[in-house]
Amino acid sequence: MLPDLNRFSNEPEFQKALKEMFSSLDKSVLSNKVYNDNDIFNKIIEPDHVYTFDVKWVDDHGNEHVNKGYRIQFNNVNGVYKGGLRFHPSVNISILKFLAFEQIFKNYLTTLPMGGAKGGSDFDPKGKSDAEVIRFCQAFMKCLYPHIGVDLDVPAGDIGVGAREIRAMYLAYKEYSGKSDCSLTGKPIDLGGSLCRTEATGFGVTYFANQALQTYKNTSLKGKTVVVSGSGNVALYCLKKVTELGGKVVAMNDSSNAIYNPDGIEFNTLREIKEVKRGRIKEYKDVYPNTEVLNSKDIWGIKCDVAFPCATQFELDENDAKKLINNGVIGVFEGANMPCTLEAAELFIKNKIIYSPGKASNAGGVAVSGLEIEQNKKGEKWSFDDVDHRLQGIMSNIFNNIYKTAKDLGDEYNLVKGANNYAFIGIADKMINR
Ligand code: NDP
Ligand code: 2IT
Repeated sequence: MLPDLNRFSNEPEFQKALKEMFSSLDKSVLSNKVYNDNDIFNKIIEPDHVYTFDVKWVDDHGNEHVNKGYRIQFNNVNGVYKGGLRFHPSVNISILKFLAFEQIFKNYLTTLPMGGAKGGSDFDPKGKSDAEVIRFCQAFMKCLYPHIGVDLDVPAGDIGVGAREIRAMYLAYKEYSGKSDCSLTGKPIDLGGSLCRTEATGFGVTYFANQALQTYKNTSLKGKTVVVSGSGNVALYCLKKVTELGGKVVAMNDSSNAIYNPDGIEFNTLREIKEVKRGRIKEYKDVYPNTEVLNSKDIWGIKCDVAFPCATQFELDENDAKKLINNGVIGVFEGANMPCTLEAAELFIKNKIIYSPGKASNAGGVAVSGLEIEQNKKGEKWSFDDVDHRLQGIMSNIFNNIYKTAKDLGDEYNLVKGANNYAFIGIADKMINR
């Protein structure tokens, strides 16, 4: 029997993720006797462990603060629990359950042995000094370290968690646990990180888009006008790869503003502002005065051929989708996790816009995390080109698998169906075998 999703009305983000999954499953899956006899539909939506803890940390003035910390280990039937840590004031159980649930299927799509997990805190790194962030990370890891490790659970970064935070957390893990195993990925290179992990999610979604454009429309990103939302890790490296492949990114945003520049946005300048100086996107205009500064949400009104939503969940709604479609968009590829609302996604599919769900097109990040674990276990260090080459292979394989599934189900433009049916069957079969 299918679960009653109404009981998740107090967890709206998780409820939406469940709705997306169950409404896209084929009749043959929903009526599968073995799945029903084994109550798979109800078992698959229950996380194995939900850890919550109070993280006490001290600011630069000596005042103590408390934030909530979480780790949700959802399902390890496909391998060790794996998924990022998010530090953002909006973080709560519903958002983390949604992200951890998505991660189960995303990780299966990579073909690497990783289960689904997610964690984080409502701590806001914005406006904090480096020393405050580092003290918070140490306090967070003091609570988390007993629950993680290379054979159990391997967190990584996500919104608000980048190289600075992973360095601090990994050093704290070593100190508290006395171990130096691969308990975190996305590590700085000097601490055992993989080359190309920083670039992986943004590069991966771009490779995926290029292949999809080729398959559906016999075209590529070359010469296309592109919009990328966000300006964090995923968005920046999407900008870099789109530009390398001959596309022109004319607009990007952060949570305060969007910028539009018809000449194309220059990667090194934006990276310096956002990644190095942790500044605001509107500062781009100081370097390129012909840049227009708009409201953050105005980004979807800008005419483009291809859009990459790479900021956060539900940032692109039905009205935004209409604007993109009216402006002639041909492809929308999710770099973030569920950035399009269910209504927006439906509209794209109905209008035969190539639309890829994040769990497929943003899997490059966790895939290279998987490669980082492999390198650490074998004591190897692979070159940038080697990792990048493997990443391209993994993204191509994901596209081929979900495209074929969508086609077999008679719905070629529905990559949501393709991804969800392919990955659900994979995970459900493993649960049965267990
Ligand atoms: P970052 O923290 O590096 O960047 C997040 C970006 O999104 C920033 O530009 C931020 O703006 C913007 N943003 C965040 N919240 C909001 C909001 N509520 N409204 C508008 N803009 C917002 O995170 P990542 O780039 O790592 O993550 C982006 C997305 O990609 C997330 O959905 C994440 O789950 C997903 N993802 C990340 C992977 C990774 O490897 N990092 C892998 C797969 C998916 P501002 O600077 O103003 O805060
Ligand atoms: O959403 C994601 O896939 C990530 N934040 C990356 C997770 C990981 O373990 O690398």
